[in-house]
Amino acid sequence: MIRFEQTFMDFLLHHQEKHNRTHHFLILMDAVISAAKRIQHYYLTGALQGNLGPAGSVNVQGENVMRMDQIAQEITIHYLKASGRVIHAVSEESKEIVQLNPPTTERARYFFYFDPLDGSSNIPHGLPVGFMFGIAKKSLDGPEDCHLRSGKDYIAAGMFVIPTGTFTLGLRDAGTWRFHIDETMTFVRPRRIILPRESDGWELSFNAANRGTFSERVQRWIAENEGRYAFRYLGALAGDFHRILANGGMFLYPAIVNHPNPKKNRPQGKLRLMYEGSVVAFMCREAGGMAVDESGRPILDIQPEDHHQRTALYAGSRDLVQDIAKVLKQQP
Ligand code: FBP
Repeated sequence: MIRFEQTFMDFLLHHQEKHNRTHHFLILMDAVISAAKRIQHYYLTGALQGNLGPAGSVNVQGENVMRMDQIAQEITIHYLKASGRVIHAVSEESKEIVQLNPPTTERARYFFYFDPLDGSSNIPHGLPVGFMFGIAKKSLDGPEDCHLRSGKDYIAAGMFVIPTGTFTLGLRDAGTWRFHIDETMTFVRPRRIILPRESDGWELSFNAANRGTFSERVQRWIAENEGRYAFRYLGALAGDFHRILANGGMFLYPAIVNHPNPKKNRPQGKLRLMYEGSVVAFMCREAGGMAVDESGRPILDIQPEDHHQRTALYAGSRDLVQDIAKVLKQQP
């Protein structure tokens, strides 16, 4: 007896019909899935094709661009263009906002914020990286000024952990769901993700090498709490957050304010708000958790002023994030 698994597109079709929504979002998500699968193929064959090395250029963040960053960017823009559903895209790999379709076009309904290949320090080793994205919708009941959306205005946010073939998607007011890739390269078996309330399996995930550069109060909080939880760090946000969603606990990338070389301080944080911080915060909220910045403010409430602005990030189980948020809200 052949076992047929529910596919992602079947799951999304039901979701759209249940909420009397249009087919436009299905077409956009089909393009996103096609991009992710093609990026996975290039990454899996990257070592043999010589694509895991540097591209020899520097991106808007001042970081060395990897060949795979360029490939993932090109693939994603190709499929977003082909969908005809996107007004503009914000990408870690593009200095400017990528204009795709005028907002007056009936079919063009969405803004797409993405990091085509997150976790670049893992690329040369073929270790897990992430394709992370957030989606917002244009206003349908009035003129659209294409302003940058805060995370609370996103309608969906997700991540593919590449090359593990896992896909996690948060849908506004409809939860966070995980899918796995099958032998036909189809994402199947939707499973709702709820952050575990029991703390016995919780983990902390942060770059321990940076510990001494965090604020005194964050260092104190870590010292008081670390003994209670396991510690895991992959060095790729998508992979680290994938674990936190399953086991509970907290991923933290605090502001760097005490670096021995002051030039290396990052009081604004390292991670990017629109296509890393808000993406994680959105999936976290839909899974029963929360995320805050260095001042304890909810990440989803931050209105972006610049499409590449950075943020500190504390994301995971509600009780743990609320606990450190109390410390972060205190006057230094
Ligand atoms: P990139 O998008 O440039 O890869 O930067 C983001 C990131 O790699 C995250 O995935 C990860 O959580 C963090 O930076 C790792 O930073 P560090 O190497 O300082 O620990």
